[in-house]
Amino acid sequence: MRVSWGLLAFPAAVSAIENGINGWLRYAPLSNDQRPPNLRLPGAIMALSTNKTSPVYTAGQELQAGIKSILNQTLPLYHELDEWLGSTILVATTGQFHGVEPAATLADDGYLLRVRPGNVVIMGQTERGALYGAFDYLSRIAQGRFSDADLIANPDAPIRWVNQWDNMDGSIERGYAGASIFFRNNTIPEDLNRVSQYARLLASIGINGIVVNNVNANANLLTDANIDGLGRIADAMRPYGVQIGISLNFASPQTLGGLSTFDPLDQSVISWWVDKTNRIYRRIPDMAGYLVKANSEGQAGPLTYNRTLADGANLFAKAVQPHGGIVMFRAFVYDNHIDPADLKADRAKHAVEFFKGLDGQFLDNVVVQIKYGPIDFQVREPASPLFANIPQTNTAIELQITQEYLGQQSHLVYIAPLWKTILDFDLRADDQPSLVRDVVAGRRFSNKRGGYAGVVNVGTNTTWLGSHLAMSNLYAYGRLAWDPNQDPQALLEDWTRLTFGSDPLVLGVVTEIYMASWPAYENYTGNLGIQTLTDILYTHYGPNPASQDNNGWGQWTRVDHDGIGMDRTVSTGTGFSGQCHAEVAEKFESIETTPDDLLLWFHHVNYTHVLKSGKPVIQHFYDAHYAGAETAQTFPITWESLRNKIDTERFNDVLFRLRYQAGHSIVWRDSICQFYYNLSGIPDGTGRVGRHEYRIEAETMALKNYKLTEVNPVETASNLTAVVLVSNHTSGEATTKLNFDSGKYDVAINYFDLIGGKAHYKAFLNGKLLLEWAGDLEDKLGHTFSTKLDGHSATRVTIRDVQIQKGDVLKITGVAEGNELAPLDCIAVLPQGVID
Ligand code: GCW
Repeated sequence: MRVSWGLLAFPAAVSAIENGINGWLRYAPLSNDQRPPNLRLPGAIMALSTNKTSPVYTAGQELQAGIKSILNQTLPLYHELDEWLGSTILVATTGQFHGVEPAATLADDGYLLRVRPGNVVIMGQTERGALYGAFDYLSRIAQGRFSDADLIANPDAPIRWVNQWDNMDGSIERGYAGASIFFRNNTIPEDLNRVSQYARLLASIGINGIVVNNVNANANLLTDANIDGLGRIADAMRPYGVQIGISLNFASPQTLGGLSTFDPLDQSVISWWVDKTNRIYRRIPDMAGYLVKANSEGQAGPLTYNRTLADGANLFAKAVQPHGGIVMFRAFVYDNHIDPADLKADRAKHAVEFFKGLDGQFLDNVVVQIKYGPIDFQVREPASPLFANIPQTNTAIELQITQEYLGQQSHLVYIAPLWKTILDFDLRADDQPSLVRDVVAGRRFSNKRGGYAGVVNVGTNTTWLGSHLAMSNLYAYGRLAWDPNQDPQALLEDWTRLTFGSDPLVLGVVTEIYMASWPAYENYTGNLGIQTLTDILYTHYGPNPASQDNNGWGQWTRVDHDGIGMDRTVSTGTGFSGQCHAEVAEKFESIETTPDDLLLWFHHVNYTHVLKSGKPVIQHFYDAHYAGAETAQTFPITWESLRNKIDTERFNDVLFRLRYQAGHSIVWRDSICQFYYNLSGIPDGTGRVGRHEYRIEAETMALKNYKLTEVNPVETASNLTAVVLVSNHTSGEATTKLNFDSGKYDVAINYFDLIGGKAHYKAFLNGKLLLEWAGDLEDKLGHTFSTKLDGHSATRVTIRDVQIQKGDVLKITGVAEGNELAPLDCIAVLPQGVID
């Protein structure tokens, strides 16, 4: 008899400290009032596999540990039918066990879940389907949902992958949560415990594949030693049904193989790839396939040899075909040296220009992986028209969980509502309903494969993504990839119950903040379809609208003294709208029928152009930036109502981040408003922009050892100026008398927190210490901002409820450290409830 008792392959279900390591799989104990009085659990778990690498086996262990943790009941776990005759939670595949339900209704990876008092049946069409069913059942229990169930759940699309942009040196491109869990010092580490834990999280949301290395790929991944390392990664993930894939560097035959060419039609190149592929599959027989970024942002590709992108994709497709593998070929092919003086040039057009003519030429195990919008993961874009321009080609949508352009996990942005606008976008191919989600599921154009790729970039940080809150995006991504019909708010509620518990107050607060987060972020970073107005030449984080234009990257806004927006119409602009099918093209061609939230994406208008709302564009800009920042101010305050409702670690960590976000949203608001005010010369109708009656600028304070300094972009400093210490071996002071009426105030201090040093600050009121802090956000937020004084490093700290008498003296002292010269921008003395 093979019975296992509580042998856990994964971390203790509820860690003593809520450090985030278990994500939404915490399995927190349910209180007595959350358990039904007549709860009748089955007497045992029967997971019909004795193979320890089988997801069915894993499901049994997961159920045993989960039930123990949530309900404090230890159910014996059996693996063979004749071992137990009593009531069970049965986990099996349809192939292993017949007689419960006609198997025909289950699709690949689908499952049946039947819950009755005393008996539970979980049947997967595949082994991992069974594991998905087990996770579904556990999720119900963890959320206190014990009702009977009888359901069949099938995934909407076969490809539900994540992509990691991990480099072999252990760094992660656009990663905000520490170093790689897959690579260290150009090799694959021995200890892959975190990799298994990640696979567990992924499996619980239905993810079945992961590409483990950056699309900007390193050819050295393909050495024999590294292939073996990849094999160990695959071994670590296999018990969870997550298959691995790898990104390839197109030039590998030359750079690694020593061939004179990487021409995809050259016989030596073909043989090189076939040989490599066979070696990889010898070590990893179930490898999912390859991901290829070619001829994009400096990466090598077939165009070098005047071969087509299809030639390039098919080269790999033929190599993996005998092994059942697939090739995800990225559509993110564009020229990043386009001429901004050319009014017809438009990066948004490139994907269709490159791929449309190739429709029908890709082998059937190639899937073209298309970013959701035509530019690049912006806060608002129309759906890429490419989805409806290559009907004979398998497609997948690429979404970004890592918040590259969305606040880099230092701002809370719940992205599922944005993804939903794209997935529900109707491309109207041949005037027929053509929702993006139906295209990528293969339904709309009868394609065999297709689905989802989400760029995740988890790191070694125990919260995985660098922030507890950001995990909602990974959770929602998996659930949407499984079923894109789901409501983002309902997904959020599931995540919240699993992550923070079922207290209605917690649920209400989290829902309120989250559902407001994307609209707020769009408002304070770039609304009306102008894109995230960030620094596109540097780190894609803080405000820098000027960086968008006059360079080859093509994320242009075409801003000038009179107006703003990219004219993408056929009649007078770049012609992009003509890449859409007729009904969509017609809608975007005309200003009248273009929705306001995409207006500037499609049209160039004067600042005085009146929107459908009745407001001129420029006034809308000002108002939206103010409204967005105002909403962000409410986040920490609303969150504070959860004190004592959530464990201290996570409560404080989240509070710190939301306060940071509130401060940085003011930086965004002011920089953007000031920039467009300077350009247009049109004042804010309500007089807010540039007027800060509660602020005292550092440059006007009495300064000791401080000097004026420039900030770039200039508008990221209040009053366009900041001060820094005269050298990096010194300390200094900025002092001012407060001529405000006596009363209670919040005192906010705007400063800059740079990479390369941790300056120390103290704020005193009449010589009494109010607050002491360091320029160490890089540690606290786990995010490196900038080496300079700019919109990335600009930040604010607020001291609440300070009793001030008219004439009091406020002094800030700064001590330099490294390159950080204790920069100061301004202070704001805010009466209760006032936002400066
Ligand atoms: O958005 C850009 C990112 C790059 C990324 C590229 C891509 C991996 O800034 O960091 O490179 O897209 O998607 O290939």
